Amino acid sequence: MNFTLQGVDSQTAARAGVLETAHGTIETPIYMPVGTRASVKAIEQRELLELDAQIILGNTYHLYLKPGTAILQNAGGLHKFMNWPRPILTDSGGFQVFSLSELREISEEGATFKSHIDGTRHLFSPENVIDTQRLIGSDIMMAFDECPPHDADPDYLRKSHELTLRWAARCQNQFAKTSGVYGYEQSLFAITQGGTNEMLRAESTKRLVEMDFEGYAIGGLAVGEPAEEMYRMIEVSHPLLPANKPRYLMGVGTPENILNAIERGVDMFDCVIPTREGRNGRIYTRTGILNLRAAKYRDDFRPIDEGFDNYVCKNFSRAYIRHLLNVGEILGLQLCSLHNTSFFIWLTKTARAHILKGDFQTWKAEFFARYCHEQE
Ligand code: PRF
Repeated sequence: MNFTLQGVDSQTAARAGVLETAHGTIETPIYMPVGTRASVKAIEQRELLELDAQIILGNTYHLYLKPGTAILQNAGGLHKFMNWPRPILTDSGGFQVFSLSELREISEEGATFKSHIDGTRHLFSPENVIDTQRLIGSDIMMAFDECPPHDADPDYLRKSHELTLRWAARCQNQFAKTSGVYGYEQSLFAITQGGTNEMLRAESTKRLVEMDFEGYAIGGLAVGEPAEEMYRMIEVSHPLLPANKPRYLMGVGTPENILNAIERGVDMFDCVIPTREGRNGRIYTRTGILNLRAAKYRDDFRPIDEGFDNYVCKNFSRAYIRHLLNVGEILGLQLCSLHNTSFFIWLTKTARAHILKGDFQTWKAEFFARYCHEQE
């Protein structure tokens, strides 16, 4: 993997870069659609290519449980299984073990849990999570971490962050001992923890940077803390992270969160908002969020976002999509997911263009002047 910075904003920490992987190039800042179970919900691979999604996410936890590693290996890896030719990043599963499974027990060895699907018991360790991501064939693999709740007490937070450091070292070791199953290069990113405690966040970042990973994720944020605290932690991380490596803010976020984090030097984002909220008829536009289920759109024949250059806005009216949602037609969920995903991809792509042009801050201010008008 190769990361090159093409431009750094003169007024903020915003950066524009290019990340080269075995499955193609990713231009940062980037929003990465989430394809947890080998599918970006309600969006076809063909459509993702049309939206110019340059990378998608998969989830080790879900893919390990279903279809399971044997099927993925027989398929020749996740790219072939789902026919996705471009880069894939996989989350390591730690976060999902803690948020989805039952009966979690954390020990030095790893995390034991019961599957949320059938109750069977499993152990995730730093070593087997790396092995699984090797089999999945992800271009970017994530280290196994523990993401503590935002209200964890200081003692727990310290112990948990120290465990994450030891797990990161074991992941790195296992990564070095294994090589790509399918004959191409894979990369491993570390995940910093430490909650919203400045000292712990700084320590976590410094120790992981000393270990020299190919990229760094800022984890443990957007778990219920106020957005200002999250921004403060990105600011703490910024000077400690190497400028020449990509930075990924996991599970973030709203358009506000994304642009504020880009301004603070973050390059990569993933979030289920576009698809999850899309399926509920919450639609993102340049003038704010629109709840398409509302009766007032019954005979509103304008596009979702007038003049926005995407397939949904160019072809369908608010009234039509509202009707589809109203009667429970699958197409309604598809069009809403497609539009929102297209909007988030547009957002980071446009931010990137303005970083390179040198007027990121002006553009961001103009964007929010329009966006803040809530349409609901
Ligand atoms: N760790 C991992 N995945 C994650 C997170 C984390 O801290 C978060 C936190 N926002 C989202 N996804 N492994």
